[in-house]
Amino acid sequence: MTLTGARILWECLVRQGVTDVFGYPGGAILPAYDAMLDYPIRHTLVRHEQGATHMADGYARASGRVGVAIATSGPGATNMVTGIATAMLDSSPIVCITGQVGSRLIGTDAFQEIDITGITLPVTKHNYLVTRAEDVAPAVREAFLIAASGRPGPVLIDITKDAQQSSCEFDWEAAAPTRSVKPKAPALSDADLASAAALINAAERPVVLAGHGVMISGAEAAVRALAERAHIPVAATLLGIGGFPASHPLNLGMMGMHGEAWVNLAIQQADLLIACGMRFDDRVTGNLRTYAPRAKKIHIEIDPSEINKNVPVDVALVGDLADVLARLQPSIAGGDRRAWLATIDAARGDSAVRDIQSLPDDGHLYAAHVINDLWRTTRSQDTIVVTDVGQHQMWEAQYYHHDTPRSLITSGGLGTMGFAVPAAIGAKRARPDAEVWAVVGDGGFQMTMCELATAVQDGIAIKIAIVNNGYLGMVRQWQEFFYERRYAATPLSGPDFVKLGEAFGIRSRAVTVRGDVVSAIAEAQAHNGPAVIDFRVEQEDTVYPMVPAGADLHAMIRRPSPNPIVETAAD
Ligand SMILES: Cc1cc2nc3c(=O)[nH]c(=O)nc-3n(C[C@H](O)[C@H](O)[C@H](O)COP(=O)(O)OP(=O)(O)OC[C@H]3O[C@@H](n4cnc5c(N)ncnc54)[C@H](O)[C@@H]3O)c2cc1C
Ligand SMILES: Cc1ncc(C[n+]2csc(CCOP(=O)(O)OP(=O)(O)O)c2C)c(N)n1
Ligand SMILES: [Mg+2]
Repeated sequence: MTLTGARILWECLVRQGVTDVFGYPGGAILPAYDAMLDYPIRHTLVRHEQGATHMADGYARASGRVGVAIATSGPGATNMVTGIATAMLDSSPIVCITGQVGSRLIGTDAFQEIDITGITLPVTKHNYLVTRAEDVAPAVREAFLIAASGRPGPVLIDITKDAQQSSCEFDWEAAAPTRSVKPKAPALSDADLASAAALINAAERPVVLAGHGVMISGAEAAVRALAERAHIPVAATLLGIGGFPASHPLNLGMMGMHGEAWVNLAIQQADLLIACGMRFDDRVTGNLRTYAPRAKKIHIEIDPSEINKNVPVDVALVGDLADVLARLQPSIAGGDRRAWLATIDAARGDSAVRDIQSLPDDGHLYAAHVINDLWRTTRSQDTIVVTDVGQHQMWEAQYYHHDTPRSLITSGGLGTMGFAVPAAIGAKRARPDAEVWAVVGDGGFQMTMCELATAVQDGIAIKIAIVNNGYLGMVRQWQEFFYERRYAATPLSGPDFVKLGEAFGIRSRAVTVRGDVVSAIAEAQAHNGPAVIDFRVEQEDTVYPMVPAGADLHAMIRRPSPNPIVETAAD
């Protein structure tokens, strides 16, 4: 059948299973928007194209499906760059479609012409400039394959206006991808599997490092089977949280810069690390020269370029985590590692006395309490928490105990402030039956709060907990520790968030004392629509523990004990 390039685009998206796109129109993408009306696709009109990319990303992370964002050329396309980079750094599968000026105008500095394939080359897994209607279908089909396969990531398709307007024969079958998109990796050898099994079976102090790849692979059950069979404790990266149940007796918690002290100490004492779908980020390892000095290392990873990138490993098993673990499993012996687990438990006990949760209510509202109460109030149902970036993000990782995969969505690698509200909207679109909470700082909220209008216009009932400390808190914390408390440009004012929410037509309230936290959350839950809670928390509170950037993983700054709160309280 003969169709315009614009119609071919939607024909392909529908056949790819796409039901939702997030976008913002403009001249160069207008033919595609016009054609969209004839297809069974729900379009969410965003307020800024960065929001569209974070929504697509949140949609992808909540569901495992590819998220789709669409924008016009020039400023529409450049507004997408931060969201594309965010998805790239966290291996999230999104496809971004941009309009481009007519093919004959390319290179003339035409109105709203920008070389978006050039700009996004380093932050996409792949990108396309499509100048003919004939090339639309092959590009879309290959883009979805590339975005979702192997190590997932963002793909951009830039389509000129004339390619959208002109017509050609549409043949779905003929547009099937022809080239392989797999990285060239050595085949997994039986010898490597045997070496890995021998290391695991001989280890006395092993730790599994569970990363984002656990969820991308769908290897949650396989990791659990390995841990339970061999009695190995499991630590998570920030993006690995939820891949192994927090309530499991073998769960340790988060590793790294703001990881739990006992987790980092266990890694430093371990004789074997089994890294599963994680990339040894510098926030995870601290000083590489002193990282896990006694441990042999096994790295199970789909992207060969991650092997030996930061941490030299003894055995590399390149492949999909679930597949590799399935092949490894028969060679794993049952283990009794009670002595090792007891050592870790002793360190955990030492941390508990410093834990802010153990302290009596002194009348102050601490972010950690808010997060922990949010967990207690929402734990029994299907809940997704989407965080922004900063102190609140770390407290969420520490005090919200995730038992299920894809229940925490957060920007880890790029650390993009402004992520939470739009990504929460995308997550809610993907999983409408889940309760979706955005946990966001007062700084990050002010970066993308325009998307409140999106939630209202489209009736997307996200719940927003603003952790309002009047500071760019995480940066203030660095100034507190490393810049002699010289708070350059970190005290932050904002609007009255309750009035702001109400101006958008959103049910909003403020909370200033701990006693009101649970009732405010319950009220937001009961409300059939979006809700905002402005938690006015302690202003100069600090995330502990903290491994200073580049320091040894065991050299953590710990919460002062035994009188921790006085140290951080504003008065
Ligand atoms: C303020 C702030 C503080 C932070 N502090 C910490 C901290 O204390 N601790 C911490 O852990 N992080 C922290 N982070 C996050 C950190 O920067 C990294 O984003 C995070 O550690 C990366 O986790 P990851 O390696 O599991 O996930 P990713 O970066 O997403 O990497 C996933 C890995 O899995 C691989 N993979 C994908 N699919 C598969 C598959 N099917 N099979 C096998 N492998 C696969 C990928 O190739 C990739 O190597 C912080 C971030 C911010 C913004
Ligand atoms: C877009 C962007 N700009 C700057 C930063 C640097 N940064 C990291 S955390 C942070 C402070 C965040 O403040 P807020 O949103 O209020 O959260 P809090 O740390 O107070 O919980 C800043 C400025 C960033 N991560 N992203
Ligand atoms: Mg703040």
